[in-house]
Amino acid sequence: MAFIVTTVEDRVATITIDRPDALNAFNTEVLRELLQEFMTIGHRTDVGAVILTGSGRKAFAAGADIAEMRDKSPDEGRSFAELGQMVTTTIERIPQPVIAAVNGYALGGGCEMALACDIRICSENARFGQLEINLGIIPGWGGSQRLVRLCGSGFARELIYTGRMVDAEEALRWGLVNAVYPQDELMGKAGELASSIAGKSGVMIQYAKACMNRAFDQDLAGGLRLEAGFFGLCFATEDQKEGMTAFLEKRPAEFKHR
Ligand code: DAK
Repeated sequence: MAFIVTTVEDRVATITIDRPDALNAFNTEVLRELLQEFMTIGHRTDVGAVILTGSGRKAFAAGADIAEMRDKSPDEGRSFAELGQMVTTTIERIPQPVIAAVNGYALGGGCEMALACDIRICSENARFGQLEINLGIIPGWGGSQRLVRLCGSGFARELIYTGRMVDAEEALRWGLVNAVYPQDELMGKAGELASSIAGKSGVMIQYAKACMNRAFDQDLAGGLRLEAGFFGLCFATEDQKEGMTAFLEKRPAEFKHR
């Protein structure tokens, strides 16, 4: 891979977008590689959590590659949009939780990529924004949908209509990120969070993610039915037996992820 670096250690995969000269902007190749990598990781049973970050100290990702986008035909524009949507949808659908460790700018498509992740944490120098309006376009990789769901309609509308950037503290206030850390601590904190998730039963994490992914797609009664169905499935697993037996035997559970 030319633009993606992946490491796997102790059930935690770290995927780094590695195009620092262009502030990790997404060109077609970056998107193709991200898609391939997330699809591969999604099938790995030895990975329990994923961290997505950007290389360098300035950017998570400054959005879609404006230089590549400018001269696209409508057909090429649609293919590019579909490719980006496939990446965000894949991040959302893989069984493992994905933590965005936002280490600088997360703008336009970069912000949308972070929004598709399960959890976002960031460094103090992080900046978020849906700047598309300044370029004569609107968000195209789910910004108008996921930002509204995550942070509420008023904040999302302000960001999308004005194209202004918000800093880490404001992002924290609106629930766009769960926590803010000094830049040098960010990856360590992301690793701690990922490890704490990867140590749980991978099957249960997958079931919980599947339920929460659907929380906005249906009414409460439908969501509760879905939850009850997955809850029932837990009792077909070794991990449920082990978790409850370990509690009763007053010892830590040793999950086998099955
Ligand atoms: N694309 C391409 N190159 C970029 C880039 C980007 N988004 N952002 C930065 N770069 C490049 C710069 O051109 C520069 O390259 P060189 O000149 O050195 O060759 C290098 O990265 C460093 O950037 P700067 O020199 O500008 O660095 P500064 O620190 O001065 O400024 C900045 C940092 C992040 C404030 C600034 O670079 C900036 O404003 N960048 C653009 C941010 C932006 O507007 N992002 C949103 C992109 S639009 C769609 C779906 C999705 C999308 C569109 C359509 N469909 C469904 C149709 C998504 C759209 C977007 O993401």
